[in-house]
Amino acid sequence: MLKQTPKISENGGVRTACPLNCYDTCGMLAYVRDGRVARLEGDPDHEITRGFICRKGRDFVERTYAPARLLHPMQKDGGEWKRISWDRAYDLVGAKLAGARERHGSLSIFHNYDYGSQGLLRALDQRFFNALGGVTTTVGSLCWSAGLAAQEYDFGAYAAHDPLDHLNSRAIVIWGRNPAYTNIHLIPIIQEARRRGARVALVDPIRTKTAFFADLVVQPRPGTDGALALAVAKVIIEGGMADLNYIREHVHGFEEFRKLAAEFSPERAEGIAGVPAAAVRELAGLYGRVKPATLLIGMGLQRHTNGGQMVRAIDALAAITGNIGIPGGGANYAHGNLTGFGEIKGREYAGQRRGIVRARLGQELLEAKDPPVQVAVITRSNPVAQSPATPKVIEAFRRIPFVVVVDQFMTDTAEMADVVLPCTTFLEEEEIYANSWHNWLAYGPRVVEPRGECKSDVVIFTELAQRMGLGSYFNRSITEWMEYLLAPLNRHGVTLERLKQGPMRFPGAPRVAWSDQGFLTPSGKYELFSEKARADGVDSLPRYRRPEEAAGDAPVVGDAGQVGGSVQFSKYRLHLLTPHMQVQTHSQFANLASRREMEETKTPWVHLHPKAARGRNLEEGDWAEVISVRGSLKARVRVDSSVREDVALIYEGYWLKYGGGVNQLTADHVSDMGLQAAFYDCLCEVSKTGG
Ligand SMILES: Nc1nc2c(c(=O)[nH]1)N[C@H]1C(S)=C(S)[C@@H](COP(=O)(O)OP(=O)(O)OC[C@H]3O[C@@H](n4cnc5c(=O)[nH]c(N)nc54)[C@H](O)[C@@H]3O)O[C@H]1N2
Ligand SMILES: Nc1nc2c(c(=O)[nH]1)N[C@H]1C(S)=C(S)[C@@H](COP(=O)(O)OP(=O)(O)OC[C@H]3O[C@@H](n4cnc5c(=O)[nH]c(N)nc54)[C@H](O)[C@@H]3O)O[C@H]1N2
Ligand SMILES: [Mo]
Repeated sequence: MLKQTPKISENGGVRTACPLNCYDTCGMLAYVRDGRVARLEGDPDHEITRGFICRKGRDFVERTYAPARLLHPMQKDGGEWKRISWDRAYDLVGAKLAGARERHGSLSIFHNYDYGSQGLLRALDQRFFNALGGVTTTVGSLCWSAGLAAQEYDFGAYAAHDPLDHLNSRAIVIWGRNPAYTNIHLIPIIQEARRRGARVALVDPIRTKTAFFADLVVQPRPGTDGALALAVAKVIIEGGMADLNYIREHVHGFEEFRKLAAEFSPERAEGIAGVPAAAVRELAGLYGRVKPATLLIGMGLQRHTNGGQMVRAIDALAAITGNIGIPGGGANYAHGNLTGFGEIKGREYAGQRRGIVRARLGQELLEAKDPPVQVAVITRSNPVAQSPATPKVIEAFRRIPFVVVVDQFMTDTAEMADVVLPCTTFLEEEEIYANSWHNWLAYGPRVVEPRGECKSDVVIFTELAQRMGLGSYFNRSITEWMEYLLAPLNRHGVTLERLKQGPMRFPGAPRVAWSDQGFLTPSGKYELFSEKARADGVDSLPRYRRPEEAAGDAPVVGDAGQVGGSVQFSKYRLHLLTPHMQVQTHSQFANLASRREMEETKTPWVHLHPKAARGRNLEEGDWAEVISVRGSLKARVRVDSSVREDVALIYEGYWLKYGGGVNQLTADHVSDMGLQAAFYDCLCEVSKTGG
């Protein structure tokens, strides 16, 4: 079944995989000429990549050879960057870490990491800090944790169908997800499903490029999908489209849910979500009338203060129609199939630990007193640009006496450091890559020698550990670490030798999630009503409450006692959405020459509906000031009828250094569950300004 492919493709490409934090984790072929990577292509033998990759993937050549690459360790000295040797860098960083630990305890050390690379060995940085005795580190997520928490309440765990299973679907609803930009290998699957007769709906406040592949587009006001989904549920239930047999056998809390949904007529949803009642009925019909039908739920959707319950309300649609555990069905958000690796993080070495909620990074660092943070080490992340409420993050980093950043470039975060350590790109080091969308695991070889004095994070933390007398925690080579990671999986045929031959589908990864209907919830059923949620202080039902920053619908008090929507923002009439850009992964690639020249990335653009622009006396290309209660940003105006009249859209990922930084505007709100950053719960206003 699995085609055994050689490491070198027929036309001489070296087989590797893209490290970017992305759904697709593409198989790639790297073509090397005179010791340099000349070109990157999609691996035609990879079941999901199918020979094509995005512009970012191809531009890893430009990224690797960019003149701006950090090539040597550097130290800031009187405000100026000075090159230092690795020896000096290790001595300095080691002394600061040891000193902080001695004087204030290991919790005075802060480690911030994210998924700048999805390589599994990257997690060895956490091992280092655990070996130090346990440090202050982050909890929660900037990315996806409200949705994960929602699925954990509903199903007992998160799980998704294999992407190719969507070919069996007769209806597909893409909800708060923009695969045309963020998950391009989903698009051919959707197209093929459509050719086989599936109808496709897109639910997004923005008529994104994904709308091109949809039969129906519904554009709710941001943060109101909970009400929309409940109204869809009401139409499904009252229209006889619910699967009562399935509900009887496998669903807990239907009666309570039915009563809740009954309160949400399509007309009420129209008032809250700003979509025509007829569109609510059409969406219910598109999804509810045929079977199997699938939901493709996005991470954009859940970056709201009510994001977790929005996902639960949408999951519920799959439960009441019996679209769970069958081919072509599913409430697909993410899966955790690629597990069972050897544990390398060394959690057991940490005697203590302190958590900083990622969404509130600046605030909580500023508040951390016992002990205050003395040394911060930042790996595979760019928190100054990417965390919400940038002004507070900057203030917090300014107050930390010693900051170390490991990166490939002088990012907005690296600029704030005392020492920067240069790391390799994926082309210059060995790694193993997993993901949570498709089920393919891949090995990436060292395709070329590292530039300058760059080292992989693994080498950096190994050498630093040795300097600090922690060498016994790092007594493996990179090959040995990879073997250690894969050892528990060897009996399923996952070996380093095998992976070196080419990517492999994870053995045992199901094509269909929950096919045994064996849910991991307390009741063993799918839980529309979750006691566990209530015990955690969250509504037991996916009750709708308005977003924190919204005027309109009255606050709702739920059974856990919280009140939704408490702040009034009468001055700010636009919902600011800052989702993911096509040609960058977050802040990555923004500094390359190609992006400095491209119109869409050279400066930030704020997209406004023609009416919203006209009402503010703004025209295409004008410079405007975008303001929120937290800060402001200059951006050029793009008049764009694809956004709602009450939405301002700025793609995220612009650097502060280049006049960007959308998170100067965003709030450090936390979602209702899962400690997710609610970036999109943010009101703003836009007015004309000079360039
Ligand atoms: N090109 C590119 N690809 C990427 C990334 C990237 O930066 N660039 N990042 C990767 C990462 S880390 C992630 S997490 C994924 C994210 O990928 P997606 O899941 O696609 O998430 P986003 O692009 O953040 O947002 C998707 C859509 O959600 C919509 N949305 C926002 N609020 C709401 C709402 O209240 N209701 C509804 N219905 N929709 C809403 C936005 O308008 C947006 O079009 O993409 C990955 N892929
Ligand atoms: N306003 C707004 N903000 C957002 C989002 C949004 O939708 N709106 N999305 C959020 C989401 S989903 C995410 S996932 C986060 C992403 O947040 P981050 O992960 O902080 O974002 P990146 O810009 O990808 O930064 C990764 C950094 O790691 C570096 N890097 C790459 N490979 C390696 C490596 O191997 N080792 C080391 N040491 N460094 C490496 C890169 O050069 C880059 O500077 O952003 C979040 N921020
Ligand atoms: Mo993300």
